[in-house]
Amino acid sequence: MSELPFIERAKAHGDRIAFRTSEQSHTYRQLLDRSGVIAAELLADADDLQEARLALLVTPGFEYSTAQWAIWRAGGVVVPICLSATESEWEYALTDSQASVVVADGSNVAKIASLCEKLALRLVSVDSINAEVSRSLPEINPNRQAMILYTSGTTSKPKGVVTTHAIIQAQIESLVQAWEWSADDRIPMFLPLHHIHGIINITGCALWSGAVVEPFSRFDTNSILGRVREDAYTLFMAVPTIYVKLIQAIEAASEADRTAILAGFRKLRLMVSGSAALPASVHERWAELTGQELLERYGMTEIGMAISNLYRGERRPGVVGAPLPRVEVRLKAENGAVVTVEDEPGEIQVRGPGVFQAYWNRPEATADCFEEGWFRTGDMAVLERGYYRIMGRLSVDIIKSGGYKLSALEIEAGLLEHPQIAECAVIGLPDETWGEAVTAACVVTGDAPIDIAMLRDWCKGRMSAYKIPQRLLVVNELPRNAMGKVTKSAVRALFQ
Ligand code: MLC
Ligand code: AMP
Repeated sequence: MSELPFIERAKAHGDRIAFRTSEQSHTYRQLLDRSGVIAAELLADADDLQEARLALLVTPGFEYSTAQWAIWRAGGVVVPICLSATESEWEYALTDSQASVVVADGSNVAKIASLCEKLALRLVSVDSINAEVSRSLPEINPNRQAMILYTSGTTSKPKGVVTTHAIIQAQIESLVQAWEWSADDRIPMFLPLHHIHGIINITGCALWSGAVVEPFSRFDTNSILGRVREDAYTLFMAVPTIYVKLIQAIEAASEADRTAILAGFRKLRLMVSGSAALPASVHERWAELTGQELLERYGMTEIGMAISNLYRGERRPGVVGAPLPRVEVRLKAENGAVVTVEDEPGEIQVRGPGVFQAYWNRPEATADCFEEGWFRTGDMAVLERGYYRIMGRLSVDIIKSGGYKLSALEIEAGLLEHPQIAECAVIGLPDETWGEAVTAACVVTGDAPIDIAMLRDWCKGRMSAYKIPQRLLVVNELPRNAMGKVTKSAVRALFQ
């Protein structure tokens, strides 16, 4: 029987370490064995889960990957959900994806139990699967659906991005080739595992290559710096906010600590930044401190990684580089023509085997985002001396904060549930640490005062922490154009 390539590769990696924490290590063989046991439990009496959607609410690390592999090996589609989301955000992802099962671990089981009961979903606790049943698993065609990732965009509610096993493999192989991943690599994993950066670029590439992943439940500066000074890693991948936070921590450290930390960073073979624009000043400060030239790359949930500075070659501050292996990129000018010269801006459009299949259950949205077979990213760029420079986004309603993509419209809909908010407009304002800070202009009713602290307090539990506005301006009316539509550029001007 032919197995999916990642399983065949894991067999070859055998007794190598796949996951290492301060408490324990797990090999590739254990990953295979354990995922087989969980797959058997998930299948119960069925032969094949036939692309049923199974939501994954599991802590990053060995447990997460065994559950992910188990769902794949049983023929299901993985829907990773955000560990720190609110109950209504979970409910949205579960109902929109039409998930039938939630796979959870540890304290996550209790956290989601009542929602599973309400939605009549099967809740599987991976911790309580002990049976060593051995049974045959279905043969999975690589063109079958494998994963749905929820991503915010120009619609109020997030959309599910569907990829197949073959698409995921193409995304991984492109990066493994470009950045020369090998079984000797060791990488920390501290990003959330419901987004492509952590799932594909870090964990996916590492497990494909037979490398070691060191998982952390969240980004904690001191733990990471402690391991860097012990030379624990060869590779490091993060969003720009994390590099800003690391610079702040290094600058605040004692002379002795700083020397040890910087020596650790200097020994890494590659450090990558992506998911949001890396300011050239951060690139330059990082190089000054550590001697490491950060490699900036550009990607998106729908396409995997598309453009990257070179591993062996120029890494130019402020630009994202050239197309990755097997990725085709073109720029489409505002007048509809394909840009053929340098220094002329256009929308980035992408084609290749790593591009997603469809938005889950949204044929119109899927058709709208393709043009002649090219995916329209909504990001503007210009080609300068062979490298692309990102110039911004076509939509003002997309905010990138801390590497998370947020929909201004979704946050506005949330704020409008506040009893005192009659109207509001949400924008992203430039912010040194977060890239953009979520900012709201609101028209309020009643005489009771409302300030940012009160608003933030009200938002807690109603939306994920990173969506909660950082700044608030109470206005008598929102600026509108002649058609009566709120003009976000005028809202932006209110804050200057
Ligand atoms: C959190 N806080 C924020 C915030 N997020 N404040 C402003 N803006 C934000 N975006 C606040 C919290 O409310 C809290 O405040 C304090 O900061 C600490 O919160 P935290 O959650 O502990 O923050 P921290 O752990 O420091 O998180 C920062 C981070 C995290 C950068 C580690 O945001 C993160 O993991 N981002 C990565 C997301 C990601 O993986 N994106 C990739 C998407 S895929 P208080 O007051 O309570 O102390 C993609 C495609 C591609 O983009 O190309 O890769
Ligand atoms: P997401 O939808 O969460 O996958 O985020 C994808 C978006 O992140 C892209 O459309 C870009 O707007 C942004 N992005 C990713 N990498 C970069 C980068 N290096 N520079 C600027 N923007 C980036």
